Amino acid sequence: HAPTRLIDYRPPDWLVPQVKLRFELEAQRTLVHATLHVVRNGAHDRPLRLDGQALELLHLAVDGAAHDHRLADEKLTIALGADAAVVETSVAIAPAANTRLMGLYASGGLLCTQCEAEGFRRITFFPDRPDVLSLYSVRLEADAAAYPVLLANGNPGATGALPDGRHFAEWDDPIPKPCYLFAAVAGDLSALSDRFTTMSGREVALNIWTAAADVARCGHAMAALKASMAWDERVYGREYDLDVFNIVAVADFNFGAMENKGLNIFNSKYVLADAETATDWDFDSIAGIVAHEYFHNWSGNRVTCRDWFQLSLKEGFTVFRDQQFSADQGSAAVKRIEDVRGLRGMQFAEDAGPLAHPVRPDSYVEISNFYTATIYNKGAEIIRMMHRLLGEARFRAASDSYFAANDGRAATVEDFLAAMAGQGLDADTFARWYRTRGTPVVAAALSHDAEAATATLTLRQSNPRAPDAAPLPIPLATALFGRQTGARLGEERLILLDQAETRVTFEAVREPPVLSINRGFSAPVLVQAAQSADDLAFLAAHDDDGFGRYEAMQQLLLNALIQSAGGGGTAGQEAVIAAVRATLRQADADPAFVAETVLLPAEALIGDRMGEVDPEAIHAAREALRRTLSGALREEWWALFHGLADTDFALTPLAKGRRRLRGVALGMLMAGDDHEATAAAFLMFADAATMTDRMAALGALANSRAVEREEALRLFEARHGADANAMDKWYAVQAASSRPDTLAAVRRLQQRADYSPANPNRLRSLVLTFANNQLRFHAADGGGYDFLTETLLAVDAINPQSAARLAAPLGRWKRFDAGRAGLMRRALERIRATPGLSKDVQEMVSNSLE
Ligand code: DPP
Ligand code: ZN
Repeated sequence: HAPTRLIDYRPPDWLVPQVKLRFELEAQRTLVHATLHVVRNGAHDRPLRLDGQALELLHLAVDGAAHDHRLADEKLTIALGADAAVVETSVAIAPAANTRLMGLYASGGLLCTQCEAEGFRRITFFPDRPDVLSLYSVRLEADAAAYPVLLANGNPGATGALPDGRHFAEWDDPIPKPCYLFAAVAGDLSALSDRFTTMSGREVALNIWTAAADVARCGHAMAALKASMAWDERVYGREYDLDVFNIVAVADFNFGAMENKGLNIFNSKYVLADAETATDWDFDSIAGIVAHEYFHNWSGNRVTCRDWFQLSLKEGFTVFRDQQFSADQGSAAVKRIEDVRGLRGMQFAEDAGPLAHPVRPDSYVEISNFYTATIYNKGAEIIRMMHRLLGEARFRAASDSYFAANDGRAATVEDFLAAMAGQGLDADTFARWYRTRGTPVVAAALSHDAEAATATLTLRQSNPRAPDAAPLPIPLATALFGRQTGARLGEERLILLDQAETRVTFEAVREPPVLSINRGFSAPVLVQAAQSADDLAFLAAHDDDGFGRYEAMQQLLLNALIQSAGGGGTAGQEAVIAAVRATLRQADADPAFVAETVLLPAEALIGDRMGEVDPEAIHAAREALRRTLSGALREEWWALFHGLADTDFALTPLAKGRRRLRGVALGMLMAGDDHEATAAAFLMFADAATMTDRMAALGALANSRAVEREEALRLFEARHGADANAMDKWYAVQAASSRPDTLAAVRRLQQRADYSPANPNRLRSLVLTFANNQLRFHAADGGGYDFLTETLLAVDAINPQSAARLAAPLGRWKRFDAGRAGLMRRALERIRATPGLSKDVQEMVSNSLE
């Protein structure tokens, strides 16, 4: 499969200013009648070439008459003499057989679409590229009993009855859009409805559509939608532009959600929530994703992308916007900690491995493989750095001018940078962030001259994945603290490291200083500062940046874990115990922060920071530290466990924080299969007033050998067996277990009647969760690798996009010992040698083997 390359970009030969679509919907066989008004773009004599995949062409006419055409290699080629023409096609497609979940497909009793990135070509023949923007008018026709609700983009038009029990609905979208934002839904749906009045007084009807039984579970998503609409007006001056905003929840969905114009389609996991079935994490994710998709209405839809290399233009910016929104809804410091933990866990690992790519890649084989943590989360960090450098007011002015200059256009990263440059950003050097892969490493060394009362900070940047790349502009928020007084010495400074090396002097440093750097995680880099355990404990106690306190505590824990996993023993752990004890004293004031801060780093993260990943040693070291902290602070953990127990259900940041810290306390108490703790966990599970508590207890029990474990799993299934989203948690908790029989359990779970690899949520819950279980997936005998290989190959025949996601864990092979690395390579080679592989998987596997 030939790669698509950024440097080969050419504007479209033909534009399609207007599209009319008529759907005769049926699950088995749907007919799509398309009328395209095409216009030659520039002076050339190239034919019209339309993309089409898995389409049965029934009829074609140009300007009302039969016309020559050629259909080969998923392209329909039509030579046109005039500069404008009306091209009509009729095709048949098979939604019920569409297991890729791209194009028009069936999910439960629904028919729905997913077009981003290249799914529209599975609906009709079209130039399927984001720089072709059209006005759409759509007519849906379907059986009235099976599909009483018919939705598409834009504003609703005529509806009516048709012969044979069928009916129709027309939709008109007044805003030009690329075809990846097209959407249609048909089904027996009910809505939770509400209204929103925009800042200029426009009345917008809001609907969240789902099965009738689930309408009561849409309230949280609706509240989030209204909050997002108001927030985007207030913070970015962005107003909604249609009469209706519809959201539909579907059970089978490749993404989390999709921002189709005026008709967002959501994975039901990110819509439906109530106290019975959703954890606090679910509630927060729902709000964040509702906001994300809504914000795309401007950053993505009104201003779209010229080509898929610009994907981060909409995704990075929109993630940054949803992160800001969520930070405003609760605790900004805790939100930042969560975002950074996600970035380090996913994006840093990606950037260090064979799948590393720049935020604007140079080439791809299958664009679906590039919906990555790098495009989304590192992309968001780049925007955050611009925001920090420009400050709130100038960033807002730059964003206003970006939207004004590019409204209705398919834009590029350069367009965004130009708007930022208008407010003073050095766009040329900032552009390097978009083309340089790899996580930069910043070495920081601080020296103190007591006599001169100065301190000198030497900063040096390097990038092991791109050693020849030009230096990046790295904004580092930095402060010094006095070791004796514990006070901050002077103001925080924002140092812009834009050379390979910089030296910065601090004046009036009259006592030995301790360095606090990359405060608030001002840049997505790895800082190497060689700080002693004393320095870290000091910062964990004294830093006036919440993120800085968190960071210091985590580094202290990480150092202890790496030392012990590397065979260096447990010397110095008293300092860790003392620092954790001190942090726990702040539990009343900010329990969520304390929970994040004392949570032991994940096994995969410890592995990422070690020369070679030894899964058993890492697990043993982490368990040993957990037992140490459990024993040394037993009373504290019990006091938290009892003191934080709530019986009511509130979604305030404080209530959520209390639940989170209680879960962490329980995890500590459960270290070493203690009977008293096991009994307490079971009681917590049985009495839980919230899903958060129930899952915290079940998660702790899932690792244990106690009889209560099986009983809790059984009770959970009895209670939630009919709820797919809740049962996904039940699958995941078993796949994440550290028990030695986990692989066998996962294989058994795969045989259950309610397991289906065709459902992306279920597949992720069981298989991807297991593949990220470092201890058990990387069993030395290779059993985990065999399991993943078999599953991936089976899924590739159903849904290549899902299958490709399963390849990444094998791509870490270089990080392991020769035995494991050899087995992982063999698994990748076995996949690569399989005939009929999708290009999605082929690309992931060949990149992984490089
Ligand atoms: N639906 C995905 C997202 O919003 C892709 N656009 O990020
Ligand atoms: Zn997005």
